[in-house]
Amino acid sequence: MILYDYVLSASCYKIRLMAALSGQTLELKAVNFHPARAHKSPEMLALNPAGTLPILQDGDLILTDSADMLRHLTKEAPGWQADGDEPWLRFAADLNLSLGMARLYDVLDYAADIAAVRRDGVTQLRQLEAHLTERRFDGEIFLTAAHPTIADIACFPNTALAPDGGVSLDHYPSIRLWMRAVRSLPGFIEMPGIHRLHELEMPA
Ligand SMILES: N[C@@H](CCC(=O)N[C@@H](CS)C(=O)NCC(=O)O)C(=O)O
Repeated sequence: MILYDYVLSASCYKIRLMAALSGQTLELKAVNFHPARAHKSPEMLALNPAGTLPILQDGDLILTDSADMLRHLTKEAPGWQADGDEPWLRFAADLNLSLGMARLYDVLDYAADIAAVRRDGVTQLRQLEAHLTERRFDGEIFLTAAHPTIADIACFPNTALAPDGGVSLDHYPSIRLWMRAVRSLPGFIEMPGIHRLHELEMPA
């Protein structure tokens, strides 16, 4: 499988992270998203007319939506799926439009109604915090199951990178605990802005 990838893209990182955590190998093709805007080149538009990254190519199949890619990767890793994932995949797409856009505004100088996207991001963080707090009352840490699923992978990057878009995570203790759990998973990989935690790993 080939992933057309940009190292600073939260959406590309979702796919790299899922592959790493589920032990699948991707051939990464780096696209100069910034400053060259190579994702808008004729070659890339032939693959994805929407001009976005990531793009996942598996033989003749070309996927251009990160939720579809995560679902596709569960074919070889069925344990990474659970009932209840779908609403969170949609929620993750909304996070990309709010927190993701706030980050692109701050980091890559994208045009955005910054007050509106930050406000939407805060509303969604409150919803995520409420859900994760309910889960903690039930003794669970992950979004939809007793183990991490593609719902967690989809929502994690833009949440963890929220401070890059000027949105603080200080007010969300359940989200911070959940992020620690994700960042401590065996096989977790970093991206610039999200580092790996080791201290939750139990000694052998
Ligand atoms: N629906 C897409 C959206 C991905 C997305 O927002 N990609 C951004 C980079 S993180 C992008 O390619 N933007 C293109 C542009 O704004 O020029 C997905 O989730 O896969």
